[in-house]
Amino acid sequence: MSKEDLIKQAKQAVLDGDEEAAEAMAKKVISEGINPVDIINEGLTPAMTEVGDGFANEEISLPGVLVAAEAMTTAIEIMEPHISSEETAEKQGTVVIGTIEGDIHDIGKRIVATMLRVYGFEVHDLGRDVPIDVFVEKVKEIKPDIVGTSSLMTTTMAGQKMLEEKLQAAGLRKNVKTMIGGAATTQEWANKIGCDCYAEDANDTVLKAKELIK
Ligand code: B12
Repeated sequence: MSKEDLIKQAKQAVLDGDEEAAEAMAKKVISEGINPVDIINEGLTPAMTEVGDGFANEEISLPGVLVAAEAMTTAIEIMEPHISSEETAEKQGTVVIGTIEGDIHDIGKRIVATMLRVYGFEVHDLGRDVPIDVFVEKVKEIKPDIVGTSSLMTTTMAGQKMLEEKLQAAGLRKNVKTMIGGAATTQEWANKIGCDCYAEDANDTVLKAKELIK
């Protein structure tokens, strides 16, 4: 089966919220030796964006979003262990990443974490709905080069500002770069809260993370 066919199947599985189809597609990607990153970038992610737009336009219900998200997560979980590091990737820096407190969206953050690993970063993924103090403690403990937070909701963005303040208060901010992402965030928001960097998607994150640790 060609890569194009599998990209189509990946899109359809997410749009239909069909977990079984997503699983079959992901297994096929592995057995055919196709690069899972292409399937994520060209199939799963655009389909999830379409679902998000449908939800915003009230064409798709919340349960519809949920099954789409489950199909996407299933496919990513199967493919993730088969995403190989770039042969040439030199060891880059260390990144602590997580979705901010109050926010359970983790699909995008997970893709970002995977891509950073592929390009040589050591990534500590704290998961989702992560309390601000847990980020601060982790920064204290492992002294990463970058701490990245994801926020998909306008109600949770404030946590990113709080993290800046708490890192500052703990005397940790000068030794760590901060990065934000997720649908609720923008470059303006990063500027406003004094965050070092905003990235739009996983590729942008890798490029900017490399810049940040230079
Ligand atoms: C899937 C989804 C869900 C799934 C989440 C499943 C999961 N495990 O993540 C479910 C169904 C559970 C869900 C629940 C809810 N959702 Co929802 N959800 C979405 C949806 C449709 C897609 C998000 C997604 O996965 N996109 C695909 C990924 C690949 O993209 P991404 O997350 O943006 O990530 C990319 C970039 O942003 C960036 N990035 C992401 N993180 C990071 C981090 C760093 C450090 C960097 C540098 C970059 C980066 O790189 C990623 C890869 O390219 C969005 C719509 C949207 N436009 O985003 C709504 C959306 C985020 N949800 C929304 C809402 C309101 C909710 C609920 C409150 C609904 C409810 N009434 O219960 C709950 C949230 C409960 C909570 N406390 O968190 C709203 C938020 C509105 C707002 N402005 O605040 C949105 C925008 C929908 C809408 N238009 O109203 N949701």
